Amino acid sequence: MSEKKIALITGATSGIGESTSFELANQFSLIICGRNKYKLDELSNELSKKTNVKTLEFDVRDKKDVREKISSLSDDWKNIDILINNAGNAHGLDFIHEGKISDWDMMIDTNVKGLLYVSKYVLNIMIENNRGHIINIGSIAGKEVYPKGNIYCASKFAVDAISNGMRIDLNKHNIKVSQINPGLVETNFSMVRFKNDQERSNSVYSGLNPLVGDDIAKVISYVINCPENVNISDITVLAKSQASSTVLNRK
Ligand code: NDP
Ligand code: 8X3
Repeated sequence: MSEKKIALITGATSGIGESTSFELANQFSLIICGRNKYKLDELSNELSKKTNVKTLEFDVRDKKDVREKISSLSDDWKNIDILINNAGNAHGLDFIHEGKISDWDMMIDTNVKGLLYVSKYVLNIMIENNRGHIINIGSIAGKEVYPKGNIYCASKFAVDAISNGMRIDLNKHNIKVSQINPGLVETNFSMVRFKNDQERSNSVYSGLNPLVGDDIAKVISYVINCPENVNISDITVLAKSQASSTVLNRK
C-alpha cells in the first residue's frame, strides 16, 4: 500500500458520508464504514478507481462489533490519521409528549453512543501515534433547539459537548478535534426522519436550493487541509436561503 494518510468515515454509504468519501479519495486511503454490505461494496468498487479502500461493516450502536472491526485492521490500515464521525440520523419530528421511545433510543444510541464507541477505539490508535484529527458532524440542531426537534437536538447538543470535551482532553496528545454543523442538506436524512414519506421529505427542501452532500464534503476537505498549526474548531454551514433553524427564504 502507498504512503497516503488514512481517513476512516462512518456512514459512508449515503449523503454527506458518501460525498466525503469521493472528495477524500483524491488524497487519502479510505476506510469506509457502514452497515449495508451491498452499498459498501458498490462504493468500494467506485472509490478503488482512485485510491486504496478498505470496507468495515458494522452498526455503530453495536459496541462489541465496533471494537472487533476496528481492532481487526491490519498494520497497513490501522494507523488512522483522520476520523470522520458522520453516521447518524433523525427519527421522527414530534412534540415531546407525542414522541416515540423507539425513535429516542435510536437517536441517542446512534448519534451519541455510536459516535463514542467508534471514537474510543480509534483514539487508542491516535493516542499511541501521538497524532490525529477527529471531525464530528454536529448540526445546527446542536446549536439551537427548534419546535419538535427535542431529542434530535439533544443528541446533537451532546455531540457539541463531546467535541469540546475531546478537544480539551486530547490537546496534550497532539490530536485536532473539529466539529462541522450543517444546516439543511438534501440527502436521505428526511426520508429516514419521516419513515420513507417521500412527499413530506421533499417538502423540507422545496424552494430552498439547499446544501447538498458535496458542499459539506468540500468544507470537510478544507478543514482537514488547513496548515498543521491551524484547527477549525467549530464551523456552522448553512444554505444561503437558511438564516436559522426556523428562518428560511423559500421561493
Ligand atoms: P443520510 O441518511 O443520507 O446518511 C446517514 C448515514 O449514516 C448512512 O450511511 C447510514 O447508513 C448511516 N447510519 C445511520 N445509522 C447508522 C448506524 N446505526 N450504524 C452505522 N451507520 C449508520 O443522512 P446525512 O448524510 O444527511 O447524515 C449524515 C450526518 O449528518 C448525520 O450525523 C446527520 O445527523 C448529520 N446532519 C445532517 C443534516 C441534513 O440536513 N441532512 C444537517 C446536519 C447534520 P444506513 O443507510 O445503513 O442507515
Ligand atoms: C439536520 C438539520 O434542521 O433538520 O441536522 O435538524 S435539521
